[in-house]
Amino acid sequence: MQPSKPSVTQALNQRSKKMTEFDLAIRGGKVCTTANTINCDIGIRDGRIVAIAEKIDGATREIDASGLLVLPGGIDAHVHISQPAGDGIVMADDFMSATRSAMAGGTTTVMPFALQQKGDSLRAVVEDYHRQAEGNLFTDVSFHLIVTDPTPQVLGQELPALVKDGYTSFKVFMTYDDMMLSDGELLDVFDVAKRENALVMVHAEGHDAIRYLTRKLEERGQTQPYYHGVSRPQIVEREATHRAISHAELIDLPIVIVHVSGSEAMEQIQWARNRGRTVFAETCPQYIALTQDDMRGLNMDFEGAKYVCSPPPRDHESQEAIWRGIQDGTFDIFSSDHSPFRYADSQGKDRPGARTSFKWIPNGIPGIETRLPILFSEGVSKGRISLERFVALTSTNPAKLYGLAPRKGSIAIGADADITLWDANKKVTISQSLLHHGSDYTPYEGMAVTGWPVLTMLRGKTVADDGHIVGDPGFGTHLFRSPSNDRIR
Ligand code: DUC
Ligand code: ZN
Ligand code: ZN
Repeated sequence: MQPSKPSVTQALNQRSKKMTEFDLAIRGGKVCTTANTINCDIGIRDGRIVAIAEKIDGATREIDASGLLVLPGGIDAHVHISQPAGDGIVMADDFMSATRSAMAGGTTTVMPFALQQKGDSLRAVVEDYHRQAEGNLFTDVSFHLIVTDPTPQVLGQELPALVKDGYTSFKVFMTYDDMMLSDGELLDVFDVAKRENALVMVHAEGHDAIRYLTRKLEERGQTQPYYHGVSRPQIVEREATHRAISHAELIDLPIVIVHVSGSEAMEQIQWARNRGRTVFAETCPQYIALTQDDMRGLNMDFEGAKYVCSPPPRDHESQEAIWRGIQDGTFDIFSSDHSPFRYADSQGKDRPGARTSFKWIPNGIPGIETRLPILFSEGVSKGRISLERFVALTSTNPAKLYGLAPRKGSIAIGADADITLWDANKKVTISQSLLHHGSDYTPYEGMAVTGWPVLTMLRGKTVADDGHIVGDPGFGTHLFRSPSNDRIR
C-alpha cells in the first residue's frame, strides 16, 4: 500500500517542527571541539549543545560566526570576590561586578571562594556567600571553600557534610597570620580530604621565612612596594611547595599547588610527579605578563602597589620557565587569581599604613577579564601554544579537575552551550576604560594584545556582545559538584 500523502497542514506542521528544531544555530565558525578543530555549525536547544554538524538547518535564531573561532566559555577556577581582607578592607568587586567582568572577558563559569575566618562556622560562611551571590550572577559560579580554622567541629562534621553537599574543593594557606594553618592542621585537613575524596588547593609560601625577611627589610628602611617581592623570594615558595607535597604524600592525597610563579616550585612539582605522586599545578597571567620590576613603580614609588600579589611576579627567566611549563604539561590549569582592590581608595591599596610598609598593602590584583586575552595573545597569537592547549588550560582542564565536566568545559553534545566567539585578529590595547571590574586600575594598562572575545554566551543566551553587557545578573546559577572522577592526570 502506498503511504498516504501528508495533508497540507501536516506538511506545514512538519516543516515548522524542523524549522524550530534548534533555538539557535552558530554557523560557519572554526569550532574547537573535544575531538578536533573544524569548520562547522552548532545547534543549541534549551541551553545545551544538541548538534555539531557540517551544516545545520532549522533554527529559530542564527549567529554568523564566519571568520571567528568558536571556543568553550572560559572557566576561571581561582577568583576572590567580596572577601574581607583584614582591617575592614573591602574587595573592589562584588558578585555582580566580578561576573560582569568575567563574561566580558570570555569567561562563563567562575569559581570563587567562601572564606572562613577564625571562629566562623564554615556552614554559616557558605550560606552567607550564597546570599551575596544570589541574583547577582552574570556567569555560573561554583564555590571552593577556604579553611582557616579547622576545629574538631569543622573537621568532623562541617567539612564532610559540605563535600557531600557539592563543595568538593578547599583552599588552605601556609602563610598570612590570620589564615595560615600549622603543619599539623594541614595534615588534619588533608586527612578529611582523603576520606571525603575532596581536592585541596594549597597556597604554598613559608610564613616564618617571609616574616623574617620582612623584618630585615623594615630594619633597613626598605619598605616600598618593590620589597614585597624581595620578602617573598622563590625559595620560600619552593620550601612550602616541598612541604605541602611531602605532607600530601604521607596521606597519599592528590593536591593542587595554586599560583605557581617560577621554576623552583615547578621543580618540586616535577620531582613529586617523578615519584608517582599526583600533584596538579596552576599558573596565572601575572607570571607571564608582569615582572618584579613592575613593583618599582615609576621611581620606587607607590605606583608599584598596583602589582603587589602573592606569590609576586618574578624575572624574565621565570617567565620563560612558566612558558615551558605551560607548553610541556607541567601546568594543568591557567586561572586569574583575581583579587581586586582599589588603588586610590582609602579602603584599598592606598589605605592608611600601606605607604609606610609593603606589608600593609593588600595582596592581589584584578585579572578576571584579561586572563583569556593575555594567554590567547601571548600564547596562541605568538605561536607559543596551540589553540587546543589554550582551551585545555582555560576551560576543559579546570572543568575536569573540579568536577564540572562534562556539563562544562567543552563543545560537545549534551554540554551547556557556554560558548565564546573569538576574533583571533582583533588588536586591543588593554586599558582600565575598557574593563568592567570594580578596581580602579589594571596592572596590564597599555598591554597590546592580538585576539579578543567578541561574543560570550551562557547556556545559549548571549551575555556579552562586542564589549556590551547584554546578559542579566539573575541568569547565573551556582553549580554543586561531585568529587571529580575525571581527573586530568
Ligand atoms: N593568594 C591568593 O590566592 N590570592 C591573592 C592573595 C594571595 O595570597
Ligand atoms: Zn593564594
Ligand atoms: Zn588567590
